[in-house]
Amino acid sequence: MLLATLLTTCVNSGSSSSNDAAVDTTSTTSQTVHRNSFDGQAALALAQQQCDFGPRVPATPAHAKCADWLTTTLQASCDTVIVQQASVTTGQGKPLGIKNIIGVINPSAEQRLLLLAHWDTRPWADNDPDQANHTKPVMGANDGASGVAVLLQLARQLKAEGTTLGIDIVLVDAEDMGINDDEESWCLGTQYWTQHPHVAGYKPLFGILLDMVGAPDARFTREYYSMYYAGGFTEAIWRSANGGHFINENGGAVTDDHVFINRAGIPCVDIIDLRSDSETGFCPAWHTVDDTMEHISATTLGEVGQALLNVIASLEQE
Ligand code: 1BN
Ligand code: ZN
Repeated sequence: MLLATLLTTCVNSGSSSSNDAAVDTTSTTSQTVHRNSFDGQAALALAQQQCDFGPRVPATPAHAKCADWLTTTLQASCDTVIVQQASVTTGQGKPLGIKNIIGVINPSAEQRLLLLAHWDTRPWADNDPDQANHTKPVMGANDGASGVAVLLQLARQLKAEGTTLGIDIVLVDAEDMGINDDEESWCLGTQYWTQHPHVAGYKPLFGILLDMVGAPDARFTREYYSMYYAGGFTEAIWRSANGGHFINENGGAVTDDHVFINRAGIPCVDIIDLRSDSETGFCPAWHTVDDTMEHISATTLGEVGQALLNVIASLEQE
């Protein structure tokens, strides 16, 4: 029933540069969904604010300052904010202090949606064409800030508009410190969270992970593990997103945060920019010093935020 509703309810995938147009709905059934359109420009400004701290590499002052800002920013929009502080072990076998920052909306609602993005940035631009940049950190406008920006703006709009759904926004740390051929060295914050969820017995309906959701030429195809673990929900998201950068094709596989969430028993979808025409499988700026604000777009952020608003509107009707 839930998926049926998602499949038949469709809000225009709107463009993104303003939030003043109250978008009404098109629906293939008699259901009507009302939601203001997502403000992609505001999301872009939130990405800029993260980048203004510099690369958010764990165990650096910029990372610590950004953690405080993310906490304060979420507190303005959420009912509760939990900062999960922990020590994890890196791929190099070293202890690392991390912070998962969790915003809870409608804590007593039973029907819940989990939304995730990683907020840390990679310490090494080791895919840069210039070897001299391989020891420099990545700014992470796309790989880090973009997904967080969409979730911060979403929380802001939900605070203004209200929602009956329970929503948990988990900004995970230390996703991007991994080394090749060592799956467990990636997604350290998420791995910690799956062992220590912020609520005992936590069981949302679904999860949605955003990763690299800002490129102007993004291609959001349906990622392999998302289809494997949560196929119906993945298809429903793509249908309700209704085109734009959401491409009606199945894409490649990425061992991203959502894989660990799925293994913990929560069906979770990764909205991620996948490029079948590139050697890495990702956009050209991936893990290079070019992952900067000039290479992300308010329009793309707006489409992703609108897709989330559409999903939330559908789940609210259950
Ligand atoms: C996504 C963005 N990822 C890292 N930055 C996940 C990933 C893990 C990608 C392993 C490739 C290999
Ligand atoms: Zn990365």
